[in-house]
Amino acid sequence: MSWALGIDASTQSCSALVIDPAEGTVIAEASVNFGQRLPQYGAPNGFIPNGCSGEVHADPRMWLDALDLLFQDLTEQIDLSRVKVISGAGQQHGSVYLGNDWETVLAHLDPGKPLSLQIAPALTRESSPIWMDDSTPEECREIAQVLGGDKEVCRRTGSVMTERFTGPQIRKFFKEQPNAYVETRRIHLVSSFFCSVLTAKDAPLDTGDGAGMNLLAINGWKWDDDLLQATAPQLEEKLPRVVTGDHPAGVLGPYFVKKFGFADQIPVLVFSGDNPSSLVGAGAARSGSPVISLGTSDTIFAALPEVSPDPNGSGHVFGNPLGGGMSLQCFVNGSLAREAVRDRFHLDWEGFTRALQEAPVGNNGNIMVPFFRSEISPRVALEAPLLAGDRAFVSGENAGSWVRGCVEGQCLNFKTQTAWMGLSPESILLTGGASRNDAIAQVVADVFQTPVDRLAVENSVALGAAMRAAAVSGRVGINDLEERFCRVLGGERMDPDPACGEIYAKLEKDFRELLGTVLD
Ligand code: XUL
Repeated sequence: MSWALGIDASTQSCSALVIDPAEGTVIAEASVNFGQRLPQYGAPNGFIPNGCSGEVHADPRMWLDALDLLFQDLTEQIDLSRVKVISGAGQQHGSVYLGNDWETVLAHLDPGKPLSLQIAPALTRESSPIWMDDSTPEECREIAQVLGGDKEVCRRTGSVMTERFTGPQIRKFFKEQPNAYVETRRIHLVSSFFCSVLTAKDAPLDTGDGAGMNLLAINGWKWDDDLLQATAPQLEEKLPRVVTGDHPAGVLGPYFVKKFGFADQIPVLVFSGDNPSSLVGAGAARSGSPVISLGTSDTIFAALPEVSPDPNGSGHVFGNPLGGGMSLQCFVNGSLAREAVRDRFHLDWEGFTRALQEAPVGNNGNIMVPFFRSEISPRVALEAPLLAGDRAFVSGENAGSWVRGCVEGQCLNFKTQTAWMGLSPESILLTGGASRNDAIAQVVADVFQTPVDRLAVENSVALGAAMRAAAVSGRVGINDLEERFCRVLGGERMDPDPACGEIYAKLEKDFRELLGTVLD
């Protein structure tokens, strides 16, 4: 049997999943946590702590050491010669800067020495800015100004200028270290950096990760000349090629064949970003079912029926690895808001759930815009929730009405803010910590008037990468792969109560009005 290997190069760890596509089974899983396994890099959470003015960087040598350890761990579990195809995904937006000898170094990797030691001399920037870095508001303003404003940038690239995106990060590097910028021959994303190392040659980017740079035109998935020029000189020649997600990047390099016992000449598919890969791993890359991930912040992503940007500029459009586009919308006030309400009334999660269930659907018309800190969907600077309703609610005396107000407010905001995606889903896929909470899942189903399923897979990023790899190898189609691997929790579907439809339609109108009072 032939296996497919998916790699997830994420913020805190580098993980792998090996699947047997024909049998529908997981053969092996491994994960190298940077903080635990590589403490010498002083990055307990995967990034260098205490960066100045919002800078968040990581050491690319740490990522390379983790890749060596990851394969070492896998060899202790399985015979890697049975892997027949590989792909992967990286944390989005992070960038790696390489000089003239980059390709020579890749072509001569010696399996007797660690990757980090051999590749380090090719780096022209010691550390890599990652997605948590928000140190570039000035560069964002400068680039947007040249283009005629954020609306235009969003129309072209699918996102307004965004601090963590790679373009403004490149501009900052160019301004602060002009000589090192000139010495840089190639700027890779985390995904294409890993893919290059695996294939021992300079790898392309896919449209999924490429669109997270504020440099790629979503109309045609080509570099935008005006944005390139506004960002930094001679930038196009420093960027990799952009290809669609079904594009082969090369074959696995001899370093890995000799060191870890992989077979010769196995194909490596172009890598993608972690969110696009997760779309595939969730089984949502073709269905149009949005995935709602309830985490510290909440995220919604979906395959887009049409590649067009959010007119309000708060959502993002990336390439979908299976073709077309996908959306990504982040909500800062996710668990952060749910926890703020829980703590205000000294509840535990059980008490929070009971309070939610005991308060009536529609919360007697009491509405909360549950922003306890500045929100990005929509962009609004608030430090406390907006409230409209009866006196007891507004003065915050009653736990039930606040808990329900918070959860209903979050779901109404999800619905309002994702209308631009133009979805008409048959179901919603819920994942993340709070997704197992039936009471919360029921509110999602009732507000959207759509059945809600809970995703059974947890490592959807690595799974998505392995599935993409398996699909291009041609032996098992994506339909079968989705059926075999993208399961939802059986018997746990939450169906919407049609009686709630009208209540929430009215509440949504009132919610929009209340929110409108703080929008420009
Ligand atoms: C998306 C984003 C994060 C990273 C890291 O825009 O910044 O989700 O991809 O996971």
